[in-house]
Amino acid sequence: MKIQEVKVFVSCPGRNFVTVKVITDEGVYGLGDATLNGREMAVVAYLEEHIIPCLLGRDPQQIEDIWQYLYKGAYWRKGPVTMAAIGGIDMALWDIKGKIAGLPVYQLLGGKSRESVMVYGHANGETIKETLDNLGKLIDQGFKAVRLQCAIPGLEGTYGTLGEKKDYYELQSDRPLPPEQLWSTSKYMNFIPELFEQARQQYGYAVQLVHDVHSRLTPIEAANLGKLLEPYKLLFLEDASPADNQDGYQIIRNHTTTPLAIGEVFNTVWDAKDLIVNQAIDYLRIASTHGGGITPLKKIANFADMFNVRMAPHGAPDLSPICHAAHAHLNIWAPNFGIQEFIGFGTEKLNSVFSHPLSFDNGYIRLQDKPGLGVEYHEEEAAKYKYKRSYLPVTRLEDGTLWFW
Ligand code: KDG
Ligand code: MG
Repeated sequence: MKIQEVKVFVSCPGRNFVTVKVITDEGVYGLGDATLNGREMAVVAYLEEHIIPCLLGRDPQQIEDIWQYLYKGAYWRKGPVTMAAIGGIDMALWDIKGKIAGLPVYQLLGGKSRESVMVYGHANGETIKETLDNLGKLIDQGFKAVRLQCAIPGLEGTYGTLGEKKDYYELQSDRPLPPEQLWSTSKYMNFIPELFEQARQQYGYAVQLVHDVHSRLTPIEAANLGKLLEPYKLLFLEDASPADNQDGYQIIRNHTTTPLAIGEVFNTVWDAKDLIVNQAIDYLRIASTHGGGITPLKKIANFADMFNVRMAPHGAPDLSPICHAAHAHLNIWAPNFGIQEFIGFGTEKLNSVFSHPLSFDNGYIRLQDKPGLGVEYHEEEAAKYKYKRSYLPVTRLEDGTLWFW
């Protein structure tokens, strides 16, 4: 069997997605997600100019060798553009292998460790009341875990709130230049414990709660927040601080027992190696698309397991249903699976472009048994939705200093 052709599609059924289709000379094909929010066309160029010519004629079944060839063989290793491109190809190759074997990908990984995948939803709001009303709605739908984000009084358009568009940034496709938002650490720190105080008063401790700081605190500030939130027993605090310097997490760890999660911007195990070995985190959020595919994610999961770190893959709507399906297969298999972020199955438009094997059932995702990843990409529908340049926002402190979004 040989790789005959590799197609790259960019479609915007609500937001931009980069989809890879690896086609073999025997007619079997595989699909992968190579979407990198706000940098989509860089991945397309990397694939078309630098990867695809090297793949033609290769045996698609040699997944490990192709992965090593694209990673080690490139000399320029790592980075989000490279790893999203490799991730898209790698997923497509696992899809092909599953189709050839007539087995779902989780069977190729080693089989099931569980029947379904526990998820956490998102409750956002402009006020504590609105956020907690949304929490109540998710609990009614069966969610066992929910992330709470709320606008910070005195700041406009804070991350995690709905803003003027009243939907998620990740689902928006009309930001041809990055919008700017303001941030104040002190306003945030003085407010956020009250959100969790009221959540616990109103809903008790049966529901698991999560909060995403989006990398906006220094390690010692994050340590302080972790301590303030301890009474509310979070499942985890996400991206409490950037981990470009992995040692910084020791500062947070030394001061608080609030569990920590990080990893949605990680691309390789090297972004997390010290965090894992030093047991400075509890959940690793690296996504299959941005971490180079299923091949490295399996290894990272096994490595993390040795240090009691559980997998909690990024699940925002800027990952395509192909990546969400890849996560479902990994999550069903991984002995150290923790929880999956899940914000719903998207709009009618999105579902006209992708059909997937996932369903939501009382707080869990179920995966239908289909060969490969189980996703279909409807090219004619996809062609109706042209790429639109769109950025995530940029954040500044109130004095104008550029900050982490
Ligand atoms: O592209 C970035 C978004 O996916 C990110 O802002 C979402 O933080 C996020 C999350 O936890 O889903
Ligand atoms: Mg996040």
